[in-house]
Amino acid sequence: MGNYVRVSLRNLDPSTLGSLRVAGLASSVVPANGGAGAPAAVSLGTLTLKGSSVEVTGTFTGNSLTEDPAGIPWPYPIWQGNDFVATYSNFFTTTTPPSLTPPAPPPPTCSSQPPALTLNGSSTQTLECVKGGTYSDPGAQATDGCGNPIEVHAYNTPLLSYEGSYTIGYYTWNSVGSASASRTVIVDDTTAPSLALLGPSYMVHTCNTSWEDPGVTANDACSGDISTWVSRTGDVNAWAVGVYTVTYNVTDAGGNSATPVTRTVEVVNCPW
Ligand SMILES: [Ca+2]
Repeated sequence: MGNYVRVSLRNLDPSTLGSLRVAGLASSVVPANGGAGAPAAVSLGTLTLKGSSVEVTGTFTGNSLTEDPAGIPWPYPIWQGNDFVATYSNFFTTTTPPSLTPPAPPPPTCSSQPPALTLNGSSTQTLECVKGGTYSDPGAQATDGCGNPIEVHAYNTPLLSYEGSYTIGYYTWNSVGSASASRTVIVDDTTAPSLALLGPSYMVHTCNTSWEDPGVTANDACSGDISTWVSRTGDVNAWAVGVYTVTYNVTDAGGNSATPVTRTVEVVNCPW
């Protein structure tokens, strides 16, 4: 810029500049069919002298904003919203229309963006069935648009006492959107039960009286006491001298079999 312009700027009241250029901007309500629009109003907000341009901001009441006389040919841009920024590459040349743009959108705020959700740990877990066991949920983390933690709601708790496939749902939400994730927890019984003899493993039984089996107890980590599930092979003939062996077996709900246990019964002293 030359000396003349510098001197002029110093002597110009910016509000005067604004009044000058607001008259050069026209707003109208333009119908969709492009017919004659109804006049609307323009008012300026700020006027900023920049290094190579002048920026004027303001508002308008119609749906279209043009340079007046029109420097923008039909179809006029239909504006969404009623704020504008007019950038004049040469503010002092009245025949050069400004570049008209909507103002930059405000920076997103924490709550203006949908949340994000991340599972802790694996999305699939396989756990051993344990009677009375309590599931410990690794959980999930949710953050808002700025990375701040927000609440996670979890639904469904696996039951470690029962075999099965459980799905835990994790959800979070804010005013903009929601996020979810799920975890599959498989509770499996892979551990064999155990058997314990009641009474001695070697019994001497007097012939000609009924032999009562003292039985066994069976215990399983998943199902607990499963003594009633025990089966026995072999038998004792209490009316015939001999050495008999009975074997006890049990299989848990997961199909795991205990190590069998045996008992030897010697029948003696038959009167015949
Ligand atoms: Ca088991």
